[in-house]
Amino acid sequence: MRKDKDYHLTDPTWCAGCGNYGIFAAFKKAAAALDLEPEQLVIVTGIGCHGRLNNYFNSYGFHALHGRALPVASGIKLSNPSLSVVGISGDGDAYSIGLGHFIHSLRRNINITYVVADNRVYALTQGQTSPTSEMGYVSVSTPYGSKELNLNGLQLALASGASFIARGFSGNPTQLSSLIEKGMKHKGFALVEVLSPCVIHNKINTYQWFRKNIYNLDDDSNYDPGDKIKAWEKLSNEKKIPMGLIYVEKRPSYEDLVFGKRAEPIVSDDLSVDVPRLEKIMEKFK
Ligand SMILES: Cc1ncc(C[n+]2csc(CCOP(=O)(O)OP(=O)(O)O)c2C)c(N)n1
Repeated sequence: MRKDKDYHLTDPTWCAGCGNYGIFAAFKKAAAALDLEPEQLVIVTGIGCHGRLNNYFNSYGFHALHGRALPVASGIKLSNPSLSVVGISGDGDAYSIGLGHFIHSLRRNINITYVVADNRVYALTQGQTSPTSEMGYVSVSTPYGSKELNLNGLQLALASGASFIARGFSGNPTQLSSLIEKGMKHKGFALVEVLSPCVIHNKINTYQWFRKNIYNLDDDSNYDPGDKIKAWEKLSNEKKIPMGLIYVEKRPSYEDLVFGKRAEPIVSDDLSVDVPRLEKIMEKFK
């Protein structure tokens, strides 16, 4: 059995107290629990502080463009479905510039896990207001307070056809690792949002603030994560933030539908260009 430290490539250089440390710890623990071979795991990150994670993790990694973690992760997974693919984005990366990819990935249901580190600011670029910053939030980009409603990423995910929705907290890496593990075991697109404080730029949504405002659905034995209406109801209440496994639905993944029983990954196909054939096609359009 592998251990957490087997996935620790190098010490992170995030700011002291950054929520990303909790995500890193939880993810290593989940990888160890699943006994993943580092060579079989690919972590695709967006641009932002969260995007450093693949540099610290002992696995394959791809630091994509801002908002483009999901297209790259989808391409990797579809060309070689035997790989475990995990995407990591910030709230800006996922819910702002990458929002189109977010919605379509959910309804497409490719078998990847997507961790969204929600610190409610654009941290790397020095703390601008993000889509999850609350109305009234004051930052360098909204000095008079944000006049926009904040976006509820998990409600949007549910409406977009999500088959797995969970929410964890950087301050609780034990629960978070079990959610990431469940997400990675899920057959289909698994969204794990993580409330993850930025201790430098966001002085409102601190560890203490989150602790005060969250409650754990995993502690409620009457809660059924298969009930979509209940999940919607829980996610509607933004004053009391639900944590844990929020929604799961069993349905075929995109790969199941497209590849069926095909055993060989696309990556092993001969993809060299057949020039005479290509020229013949081109002739038709001259
Ligand atoms: C196309 C493009 N637009 C803007 C930027 C500048 N930029 C870099 S990171 C970032 C926001 C990061 O916020 P988030 O995704 O929430 O990640 P965090 O740093 O909070 O982890 C922005 C706007 C960029 N790199 N590329």
